[in-house]
Amino acid sequence: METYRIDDDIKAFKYGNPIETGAVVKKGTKAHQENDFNIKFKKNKCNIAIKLLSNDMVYGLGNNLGEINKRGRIYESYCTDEPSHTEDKVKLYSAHNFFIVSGDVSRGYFIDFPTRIKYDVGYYDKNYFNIEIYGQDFYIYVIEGKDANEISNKFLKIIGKSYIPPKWAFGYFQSRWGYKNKHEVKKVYETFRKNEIPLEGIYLDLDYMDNFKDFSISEERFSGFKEFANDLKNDGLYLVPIIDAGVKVEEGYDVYDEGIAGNYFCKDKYGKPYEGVVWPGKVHFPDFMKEETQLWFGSKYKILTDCGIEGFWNDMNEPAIFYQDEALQNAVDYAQEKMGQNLDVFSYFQLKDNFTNLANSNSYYQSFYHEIDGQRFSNDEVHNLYGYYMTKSANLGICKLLEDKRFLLISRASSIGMHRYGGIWTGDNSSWWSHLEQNIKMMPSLNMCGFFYIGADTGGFGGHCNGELLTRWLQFSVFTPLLRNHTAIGSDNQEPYAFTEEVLNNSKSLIKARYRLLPYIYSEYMKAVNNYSLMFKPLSFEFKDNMSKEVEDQILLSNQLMIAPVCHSNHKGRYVYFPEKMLEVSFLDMNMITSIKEKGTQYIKYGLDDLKFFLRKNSMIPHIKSSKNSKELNQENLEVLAYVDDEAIYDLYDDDGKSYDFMKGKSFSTNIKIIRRNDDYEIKVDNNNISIKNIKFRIIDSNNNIKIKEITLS
Ligand code: MIG
Repeated sequence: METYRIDDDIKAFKYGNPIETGAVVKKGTKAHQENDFNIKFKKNKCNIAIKLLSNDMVYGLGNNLGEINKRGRIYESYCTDEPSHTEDKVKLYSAHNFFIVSGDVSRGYFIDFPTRIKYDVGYYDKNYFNIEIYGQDFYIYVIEGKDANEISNKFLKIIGKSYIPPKWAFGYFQSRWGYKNKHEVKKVYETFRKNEIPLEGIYLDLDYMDNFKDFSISEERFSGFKEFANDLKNDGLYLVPIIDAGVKVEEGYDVYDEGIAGNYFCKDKYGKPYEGVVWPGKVHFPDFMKEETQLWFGSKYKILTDCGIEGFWNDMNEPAIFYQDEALQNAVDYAQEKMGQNLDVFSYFQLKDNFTNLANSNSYYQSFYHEIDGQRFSNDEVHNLYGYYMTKSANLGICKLLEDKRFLLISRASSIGMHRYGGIWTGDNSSWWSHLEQNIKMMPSLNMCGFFYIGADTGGFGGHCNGELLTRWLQFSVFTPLLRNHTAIGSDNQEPYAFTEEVLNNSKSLIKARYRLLPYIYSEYMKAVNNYSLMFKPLSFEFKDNMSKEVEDQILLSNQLMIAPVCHSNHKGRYVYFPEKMLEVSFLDMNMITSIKEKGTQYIKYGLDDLKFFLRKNSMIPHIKSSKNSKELNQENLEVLAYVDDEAIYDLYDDDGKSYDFMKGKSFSTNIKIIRRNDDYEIKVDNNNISIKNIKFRIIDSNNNIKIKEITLS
């Protein structure tokens, strides 16, 4: 074991000879050997036990089910294509091994290790957090700090800045698996326009490809794709095509041929390209651990960028494998052997399980290999890096292709480190009320692990959504950086106009509200990323009272808002816990009705035709008029909604939204200060954003007195 010191409060312990994952960018210097914590080494594995005190909370672990407080549950890090997010599931698509144990003393831990880790967070014994690491070569980072909030900020600093998408990526996106051809896509676009619902782009699922082949476009369904894409783009609409991890095995298909010629694919135990079966039938998996493969695969996005495409989603990169030939053969053989027999129940179960357990079997991941610096590793040994390195490859390739232009890039699988290359969507949820609630809980946990460009499939992926659920879900999603309504093939249509007139009107107003709030959401996103702070926080990160620790379905958006969505069918409102006095805002109300809420729990009415949030005292948020897309947004007349008793400050961040010039200091700031002076307010604005001409203030105090003020900027 070796000890490294990253700074005063962060140490790293190195065990054995770990694979360098690239998760951490701030490397420390070798320090005095210190006591490591209690690690028990067993054959090929090791165990760590952390004592939990009765008041300790556990935060983090990113893309996982369960509560914000992770205690009392089991989790596993082993990237998995899990299509059904039920309560018994312990792992999803990503491996986010950062967590914080927080009580009288708080400490953060990051296990930098590329394959399986199991976490029993006080499930079996509530007094112990048991961690089982499936290997003996890893780093553990230990971060000290005064509380969980401070510790997350310190962690964000050592893993480096999150990926930053263009501003248009903060618009509203429509998606569905099963928009069969360009006419259907066009129809979706036209229906949004006809109904005057803002729309930034449409995601293209597998349907656009020719036989599920990466970097191909179906001539039959999407002929003239380049023109089609450019026509839409000229109208301000972006197309975001999907790319899968597996490359179809088919001679004459350029990507396959190049992959073979360049030796870019993972190998089986005989050294031949490994064959798994996914969408296109047999596929090879690019070996993203090799730099040559990264460069090659990344350069293939050119086929799409040449058509004017600037947004992409990388799917099935756990990697998901439907089956392996041999396993299917065994299942078939067993079935044939049993044919015509009078099966007892166990043989019948065996027969059935042979087929249902074909997907993503652990044995597949042990049977194909990567090359890292000339050394061979089975996928199982580096499993959790696959989606990360695929997305890194995409990012590096697209950066070259689009030069100084920012792009949208999300991935399904990830581990920490990938946050610098792309965002994620949270995978195949269902159109269930409980999954709306799950969405809320996952957001702060993802931020803690470095992921900021995040969002769930709004309305739910699996199953049939109804208008009420879609509306309620939008009431939350309009606050998440990635706002995408997406659903599975075979499920009912889920576009805002697919339901009743009432649903159409309500969802339209909500999507418009997203555009009204876009300057605020973009500003908070950029500030969070640049300052290494959380955009979404559990209440307990700000408030130290006991109730705040137990609230799981309300979260804070930066330093201004508390969001408390309705997550139950038929409810006309909900109980909301106020950790301090706040201003209730009905943002969609014509008169923007507000009222003061005292500290404590209160029932809040929240209709389907509204967007509610709670503004913290001495704070403000900016908003503007909505438009049909981000390109058309006009900030000339900025409005500010403020709740001020004493003094409030807001720094509105902005930049060109397209290039990386902001890294060279080319950004705008509108610093607004509101100071209470008896019955009036003094306003100071320090502004270098020429697009803002006028600011209209709506300032409310703790007596709910409203003052309207307007200033013109010189
Ligand atoms: O096995 O491309 O999570 O968003 O629509 C399903 C089809 C494959 C899984 C993704 C989902 C996408 C779907 N994909």
